[in-house]
Amino acid sequence: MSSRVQILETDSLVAATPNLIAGSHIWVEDSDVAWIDGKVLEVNKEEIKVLCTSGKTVVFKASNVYHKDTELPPSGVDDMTRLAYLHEPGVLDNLRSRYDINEIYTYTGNILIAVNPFMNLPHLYDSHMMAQYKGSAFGELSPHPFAVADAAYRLMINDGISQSILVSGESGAGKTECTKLLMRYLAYMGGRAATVAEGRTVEQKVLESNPVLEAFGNAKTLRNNNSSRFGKFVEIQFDHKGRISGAAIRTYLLERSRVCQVSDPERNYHCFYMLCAAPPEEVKKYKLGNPRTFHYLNQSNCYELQGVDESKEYRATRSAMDVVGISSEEQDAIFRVVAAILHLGNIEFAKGKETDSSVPKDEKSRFHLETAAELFMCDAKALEDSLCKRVIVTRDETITKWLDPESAALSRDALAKIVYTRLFDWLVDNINNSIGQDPESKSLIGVLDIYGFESFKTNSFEQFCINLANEKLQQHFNQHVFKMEQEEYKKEEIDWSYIEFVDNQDVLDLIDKKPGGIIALLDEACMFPRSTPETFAQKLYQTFKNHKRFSKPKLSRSGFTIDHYAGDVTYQTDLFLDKNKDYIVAEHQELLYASKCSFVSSLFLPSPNLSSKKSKFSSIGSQFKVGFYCFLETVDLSFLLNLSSFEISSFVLQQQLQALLETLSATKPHYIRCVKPNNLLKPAIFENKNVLLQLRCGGVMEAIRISCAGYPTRKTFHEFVDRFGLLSPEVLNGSIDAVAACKRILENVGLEGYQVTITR
Ligand code: AD9
Ligand code: MG
Repeated sequence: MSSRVQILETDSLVAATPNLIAGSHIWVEDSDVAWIDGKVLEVNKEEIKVLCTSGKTVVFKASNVYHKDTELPPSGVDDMTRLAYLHEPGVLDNLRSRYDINEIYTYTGNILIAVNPFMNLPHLYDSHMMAQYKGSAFGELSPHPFAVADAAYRLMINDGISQSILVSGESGAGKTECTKLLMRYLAYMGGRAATVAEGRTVEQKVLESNPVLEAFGNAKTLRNNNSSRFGKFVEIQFDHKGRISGAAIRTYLLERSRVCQVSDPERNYHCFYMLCAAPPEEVKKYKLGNPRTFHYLNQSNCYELQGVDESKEYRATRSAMDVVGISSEEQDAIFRVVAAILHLGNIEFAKGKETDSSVPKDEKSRFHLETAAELFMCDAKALEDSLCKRVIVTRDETITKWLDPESAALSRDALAKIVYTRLFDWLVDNINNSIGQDPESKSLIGVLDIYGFESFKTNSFEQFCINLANEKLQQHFNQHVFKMEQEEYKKEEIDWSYIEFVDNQDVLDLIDKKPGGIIALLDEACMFPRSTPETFAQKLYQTFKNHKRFSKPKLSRSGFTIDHYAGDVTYQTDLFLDKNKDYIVAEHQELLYASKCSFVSSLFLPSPNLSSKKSKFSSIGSQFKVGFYCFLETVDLSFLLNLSSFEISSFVLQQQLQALLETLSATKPHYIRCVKPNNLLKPAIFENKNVLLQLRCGGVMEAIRISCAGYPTRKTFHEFVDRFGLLSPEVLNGSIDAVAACKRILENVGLEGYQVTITR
């Protein structure tokens, strides 16, 4: 990430260096560890000579030097707002001191910061702990996700307001683990609801949905051995007694390219490896074997995960599927489809007799083709045709066109991706249907586990979508933490020079304004067959040449840079158009709809309106599709007529994000910011610079700045008199009103830096 991260100049935090004298303990900037402590040797007007703990003596400007809190207990403080000096080095030092003794949670006011320990700390999460947090006031016990869940639960019960808990952070920071803890605590608080059919309680189903979704939606990546390749919002509904009465899961943008493309040392989705390790009779039934023999798995050299027994995982997934109400016939069909995808991937193509045609390359490819057809329960010849030919229907005629071997392989991969995506969506829908919705429920708690901001060496369409989601959530965070705060001050008529924070509305406009934003231009480019990444990029350069959040990287003809709230990111447009277009080829659709397996056939129901849409969230995509078809009526579509469906990913994402933000804005939000202390995924390593960047990207530094520049303690007049009346006992006899009493107390003790407002 880049220089733009400097939105928070450290000197705009608290200017904390008055009274510097020789011997003062201070923090100074350091290129290796971000901040290093030292002792002042000499003060020379604006120049300070410092002996750093590294042994170096360096001269700094006084404005770049910060007081170090020498009174800080070795174990730090559990709320940043209790630090004597609330500045960046102080915050970092506190987190680090706590991390060193496995105190991984710290508050910043109401925000919980969680630093991934990369080791098991079971005592932190046992039932004894849950019992402790139940009913204790927020802030009374050590910071903990249970405390956040408890606060949300109690606010929901007492005020009848729906709540949401937003967990964010970069890949591997611990979001999913944290989300599971929150769900466990909520199940504990709202458990014992009436059992539903099959003797499973709603909360059991909610909890067991996690392993099922992880088996099919998680994979090992460079950053995390169990990385969620989709975003997730779980809405837990409660009845009037505060018991869980229903739940709905909404997922976002499963990474579909992974199904047929894996780079070393990552892995494909866990379910593939589990199935290869299933009991022998199943492996035989699905004609599987060593994962090394499958093209979709052997593009990478990584097959095993340390500490993971795949056959055990397979059994665990099966039993979680039982719990969430997936019948054993359905489970068989699901794994049959998973196996079919592996066989599909092993079909290679060679040139056929006709020019530019293709056929399965050899006996081995034929075997896999036939096996895939057998498992999909469809006709092998029809499968071959759907991979090697296209039927183009124009207004006047129907033409059959051969695909060359390269295009046939692409067609095969497209089939694998669409089947897997449909399978995943089916799982989500099915879990939702099985858990059931409570139409009577008035209050809910939503838990959001969504990918954090991403900035890599090369960034493509996926990063673009992820970062759009993060910009939106950041705005939501801004609105709540900052705008609400400001409004509160305004309402209380407090003389307060407003702190400026970086509003990101301009970035959002750049990306998703309709019409005219980058997504609108991308969707437009996707409609025209002659568009190329270069023409799309040129269009962007032209349109946004004066936009201050947009720039064209030097020496690039297809890249563009967005100045995000968390830093500059340069995107490569090469695959934007292809990835944004999500074709379902008519031949694939017809083939699998005709499957003799009702499960497979149900995944490919022809009309978007006909698929099972009983659950709360599943209809977003299809609503979009219907709307999109209407929109398509207005343009010349002859080139699209051979596609039975054409979705545009970014368009779907926009709809989903809008729905998510609407849901969130009707709730009271709670924030958990997860931090990954190192990129080695190892315990006990805390990399300052890395952590600092994450705190800035998550808006934590900004939130700290606002709370220290404002008035963090706000007591009503009565609360104040109750608490501090003893300091001026004469105000307690009831002769003066509460406002006058407060003023008297404050004057008597000679306090400074307070304000008396309308209600506080
Ligand atoms: V990703 O964006 O889905 O790639 P997450 O979800 O942020 O990522 P995850 O929760 O999967 O990260 O955590 C990564 C790993 O860190 C886990 O597999 C654990 O090995 C480890 N972890 C995370 N949180 C804890 C914890 N509270 N205690 C112990 C943890 N280990
Ligand atoms: Mg995750």
